[in-house]
Amino acid sequence: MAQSKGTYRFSFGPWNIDEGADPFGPPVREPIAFSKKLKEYKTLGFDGVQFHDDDAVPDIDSKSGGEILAEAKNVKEMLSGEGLEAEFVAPRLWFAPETIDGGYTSNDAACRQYAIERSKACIDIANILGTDRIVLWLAREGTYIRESKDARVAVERIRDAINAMLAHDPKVRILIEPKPNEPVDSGVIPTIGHAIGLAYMCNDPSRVGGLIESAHSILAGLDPSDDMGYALAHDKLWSVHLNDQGGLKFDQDKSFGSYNLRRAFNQVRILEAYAYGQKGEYVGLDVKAMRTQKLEVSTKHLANSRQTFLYLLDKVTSLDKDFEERLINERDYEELDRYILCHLMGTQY
Ligand code: XUL
Ligand code: MN
Repeated sequence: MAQSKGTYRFSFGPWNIDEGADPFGPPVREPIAFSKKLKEYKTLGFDGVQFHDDDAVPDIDSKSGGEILAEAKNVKEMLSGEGLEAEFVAPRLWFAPETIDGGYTSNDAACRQYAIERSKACIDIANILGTDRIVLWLAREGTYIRESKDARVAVERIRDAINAMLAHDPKVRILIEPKPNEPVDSGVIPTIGHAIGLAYMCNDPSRVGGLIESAHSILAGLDPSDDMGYALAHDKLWSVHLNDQGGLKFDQDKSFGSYNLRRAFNQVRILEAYAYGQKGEYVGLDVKAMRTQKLEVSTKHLANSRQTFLYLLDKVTSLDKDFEERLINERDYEELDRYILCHLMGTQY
């Protein structure tokens, strides 16, 4: 049954409003305070906030357990004040000196322990913010040269770390966000297939699922909507990071649909077909403002991406399903292709 536009809830993270620095140049926009960013959410049409642990508690490594929890409580109050919800918290395991060689898969036992302790603190923060969802983007769990790590041991170490998180909190759910490369040359968990395989290796597979980011699937040479279908078939599509990407280059986090509208259409189509969102899942948008945007127009990418999703939802729900089915039954895929293109272009079919 078609969902109405109003049934989808959207989220993004504070890092999606940024100062425009890239590896080749410094910031070009003034920073916007976290409290000011929170005020933007509703105006832009968003209800959910995605966090890294240190988005909620800055300088987390220099703070005591008590300080971390007190600061998380303040953030929860700020959220409530704005009528917002925390969607997930993700441990940022790629900044600290302990994570230079990865977190859970570091070759240094003390560094691996750091990663696990920090992940537990992240779960405690999530509890205070009122979400049971922890996202693991396994940034540096991989290699720059293959011989530096044992590919089997690396998987087992990530499994052990997830098991430690599952044991830390009986209600927590882990959402693995796969990515094939960047910052590492080769990630240990490059695709959603790998992530779901890993979920089944854990002590409670029912609490381990996935978050699919469009750009990450494309970087793996895969189609994001097919990846979503795979996760849906396992009941493990628990969040998405919609954006766009122009082929095999750096992770661009372009506005949703900006590069390939048909590919975006197919993502909305499969989410709509399987009632994504009806179990509380958010439509997350991991999009980045272009460096060329001036400060006063540096949040347009968020509102635009959400709007594109809703326009494409119109395209999905207004497809002539009987006609589509007839063409499929007749195996006239050439005509189906034509019909979809005309529908997307809004031209007379
Ligand atoms: C990295 C990425 C991150 C995660 C959150 O490519 O997508 O923003 O989504 O840690
Ligand atoms: Mn992401």
